[in-house]
Amino acid sequence: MAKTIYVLNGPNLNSLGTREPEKYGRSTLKDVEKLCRKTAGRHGLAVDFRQTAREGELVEWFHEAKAKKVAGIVINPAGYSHTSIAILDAINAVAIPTVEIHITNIHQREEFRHHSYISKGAKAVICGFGVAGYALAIQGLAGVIGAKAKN
Ligand code: CA2
Repeated sequence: MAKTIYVLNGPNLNSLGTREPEKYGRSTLKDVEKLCRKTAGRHGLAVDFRQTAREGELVEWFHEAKAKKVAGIVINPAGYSHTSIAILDAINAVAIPTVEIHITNIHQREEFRHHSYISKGAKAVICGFGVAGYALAIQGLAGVIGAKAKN
């Protein structure tokens, strides 16, 4: 059976493509989901793609991932990146390879976005490539979890 990865999205990412296109681009979250499925499919991986505004729900999804033997996680924690010790603790608790992705280059933005609590627990961090970063994160994760590319 195909390995599954979770692609988790935090607060306000449901607005992708509808506001602030100069910052976040014109792709919607539905477009990002399609991109993730296409990229994961090339590596024989199945995707469970989710978005929530709730920190606790993100934490619960990590524990659910552990219970369901999910192979890897890509997360854009959005605003929680800069505040959430609870999500960092969840990453460390479940020990599932996790890649953090940001659409924008958070280091070019306001000072308060330069630090991410999540990065300490992440296997890798991608930022600044726009939504293409999701595909890069999945490719990288596929290598880490030993998924074979299909040509
Ligand atoms: O660059 C990223 O992906 C961020 O995670 C996006 C977060 C921000 O708080 C992080 O610092 C960096 C914001 C997500 C809000 O998404 C919107 C998308 C379109 C319009 C409005 C908000």
